[in-house]
Amino acid sequence: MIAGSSPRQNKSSRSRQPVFGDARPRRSARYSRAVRTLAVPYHLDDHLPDLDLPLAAAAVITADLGTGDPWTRMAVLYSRLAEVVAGAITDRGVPVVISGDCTTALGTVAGLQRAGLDAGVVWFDAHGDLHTPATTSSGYLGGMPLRLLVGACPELIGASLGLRAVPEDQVLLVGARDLDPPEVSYLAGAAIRTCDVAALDLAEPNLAALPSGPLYVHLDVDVIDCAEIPGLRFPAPGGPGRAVVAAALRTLLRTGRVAAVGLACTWQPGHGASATIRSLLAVLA
Ligand SMILES: [Mn+2]
Repeated sequence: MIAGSSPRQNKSSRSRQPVFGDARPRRSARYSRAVRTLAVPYHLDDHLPDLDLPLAAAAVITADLGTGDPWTRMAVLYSRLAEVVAGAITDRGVPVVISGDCTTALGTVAGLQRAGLDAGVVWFDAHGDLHTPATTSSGYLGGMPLRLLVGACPELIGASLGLRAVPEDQVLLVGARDLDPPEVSYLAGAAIRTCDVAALDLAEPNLAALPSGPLYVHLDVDVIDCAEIPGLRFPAPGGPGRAVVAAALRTLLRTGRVAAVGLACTWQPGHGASATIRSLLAVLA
């Protein structure tokens, strides 16, 4: 269950207050906001109508991306997504955006901002997603979204989405274990914090590293050990199991500060991967 509560409140308090951008009083002491599941069945600018999605979607977002370079085409898609996300927030929902990549997060965060929420980012990923066009050796655009969220290269897509840079100290990178050397050196000089998934375990959660205020929680499923999920595009061994990730997700949801969730299903279609994470996603229901 995703519930709203004031960031100032003790997390163990049972009387929850309304949240983000809305100070009107509620009749019930405990208020749960409705999850709004949005599917964006794409990998970058490739439409993946057969992408197996682990949750039923209330809405599927597609768009005519037109011609142009991939960033221009993705800007069309994410602009539409941002509009829908902002609408869901205004309707007091919690958008859960399911996509085939991590770049979709740019649209989700832009949507939160359009609705008046400057969310901090908790980014679960085996990778850093911290490249820029200048540092990437593969040229893979999906290796850049977290760096773009903190304000790098706005001319690529951020400016056209109206995205405001998320301050580095409002970002927690969780579970990253497959970082390229330029990402390691960037992190060494950046205010982005990092931790293991287990640090957010329910029993003894270390919440000190969390950004303040409303949170965008991004879960690239490849943070889970690749032995547990078939067909990943960039499998990374040595990660936590599903149960550890589920516990961390629960910890975050219990703060009452989760404004939106991004679920990056970074697997190839046709491997039946979605079935392997359904149990994990029960925490979102
Ligand atoms: Mn990723």
